[in-house]
Amino acid sequence: MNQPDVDVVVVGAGIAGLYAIHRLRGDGLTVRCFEAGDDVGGTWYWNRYPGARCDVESLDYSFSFSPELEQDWNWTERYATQPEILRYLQYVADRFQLRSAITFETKVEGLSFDEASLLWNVGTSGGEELRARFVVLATGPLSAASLPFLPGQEGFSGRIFHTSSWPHEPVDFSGRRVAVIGTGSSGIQLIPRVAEQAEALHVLQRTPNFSVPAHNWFWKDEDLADAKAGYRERRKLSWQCAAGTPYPTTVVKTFEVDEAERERIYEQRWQVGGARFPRAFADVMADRTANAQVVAFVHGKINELVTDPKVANRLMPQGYPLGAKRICVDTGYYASFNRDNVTLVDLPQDPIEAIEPDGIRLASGLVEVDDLVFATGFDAMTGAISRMNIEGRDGRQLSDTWSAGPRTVLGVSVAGYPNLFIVNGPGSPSVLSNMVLTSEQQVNWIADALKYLGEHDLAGLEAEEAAQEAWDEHCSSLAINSLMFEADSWYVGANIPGKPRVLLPYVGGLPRYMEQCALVADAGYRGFTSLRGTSEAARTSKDQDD
Ligand code: NA7
Repeated sequence: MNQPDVDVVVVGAGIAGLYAIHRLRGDGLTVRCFEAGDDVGGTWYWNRYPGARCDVESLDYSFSFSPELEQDWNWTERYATQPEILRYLQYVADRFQLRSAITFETKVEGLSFDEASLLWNVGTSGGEELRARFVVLATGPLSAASLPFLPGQEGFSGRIFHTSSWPHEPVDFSGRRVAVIGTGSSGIQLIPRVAEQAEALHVLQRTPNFSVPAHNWFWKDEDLADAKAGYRERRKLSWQCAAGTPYPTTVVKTFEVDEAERERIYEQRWQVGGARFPRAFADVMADRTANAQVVAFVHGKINELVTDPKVANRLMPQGYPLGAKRICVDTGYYASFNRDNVTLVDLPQDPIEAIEPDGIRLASGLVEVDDLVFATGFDAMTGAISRMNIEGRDGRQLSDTWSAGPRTVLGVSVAGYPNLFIVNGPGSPSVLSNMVLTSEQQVNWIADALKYLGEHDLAGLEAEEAAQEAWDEHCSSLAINSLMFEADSWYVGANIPGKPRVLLPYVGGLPRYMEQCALVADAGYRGFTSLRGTSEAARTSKDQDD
């Protein structure tokens, strides 16, 4: 009974899960991966709404572990579309023969730690029960959808969609009257595409967001070849940058230049486009007055782009700093509101009272629609993990352990849950950085830790409470001056009723985070207790096979 069936169970076959299978198998461990979808891809499998696209440039939002892969794959656009990223991940799964480790259409429904054997009991939706020495949660920080259920919704006679679980077959909005609820990144990408098709589109906005144009383009063969020839330098720069992309952070502060120069820099950034825009000056996320300057610039842009000044005014974010909610990157979002078939509904002024069979009852009256699209976001960073039934030592549930907010060491490990590792967990850079690189870095850290255990004849690692406190303090000390607390965003859990208000990602940037990870590892996993196990538990199923 004390023998493991497998060394590692990986939960999720998105970017992090795929790399975990590759790396851990390469280290000689046996791996089983369970994936809810019927294919690989994670986020890029589920979020297949029209317009879905990554806001990190394609050349950077790709695996760095294989220089051959980097050279063999040809991205077609500056910012890759969802279908292209999905094709890439399918290609990676095939090229590195990862599919044999994955059981598709199967969720891990229960994980419980057996203190006697030091093994994790893993229960799946397919009815399988297995024992694993280690568990790697690669469940994704933006995978647990937030699906508001509006009064009367069950009686709606039309179609209902959510951006995060979009149908696999194309959805035609031609001749339809559509309502989109939500104007975050997903809504802002989707709205221009639906506007092109629908007879009428009603955009229901609760809070306006800041959006910067993508200025997307198609790669020319020779430019792509040049860029790929410089891949090693590009990666080197990315690992040195807080955001995990090859663009050095500026050190110049907003008021160190005069007004004309400031405007020139904002304009230049706007013309380059993309999520780098807030990094125009070093103090944008730390100084309210500096932030107000860039807010005024974007307000001016919205005014230029939207012809009706009243609509422009309602689209301008007010009362929170730019960057405190994730900046959106769009193609034609603001111009959509110049179309005759698009109407902006300002929900704070005109709230939803109920959903009726024929449409949405607003305070101002009934808006008849055929289709309802929810682009309402996610229970970010902790949702997917808290919704799983994870039982650690003494029967404690992870959802209870985190009820006042998540506590981790390095975002990777939680006291009381030995040998359970999280990739892109709360307290790690994850969503504030290039998630492909953060996934690789954290999986490598975890894999190195498992190697260390093997070399030292140990059965496990368990985060210590004191180290968790110290990591929490370190994260808080970095966050203390951040303007991120000043918006009701998913970064701080404010989009989910009752969720504790905690800044979830690590704001210190990727290089500093990597330094902290290295310090822990180099000191023999300082802050972790080493577990000495039974000989049965330490023996892997691979050993048994040999
Ligand atoms: P976001 O960014 O959380 O956006 C969700 C949007 O939905 C946002 O505008 C919300 O308004 C709105 N929302 C949520 N619930 C409601 C209800 N009940 N009524 C009206 N409006 C609502 O999610 P996305 O999917 O767009 O993007 C998530 C991340 O994925 C993105 O940042 C990228 O990293 C990729 P609110 O602002 O809360 O007032």
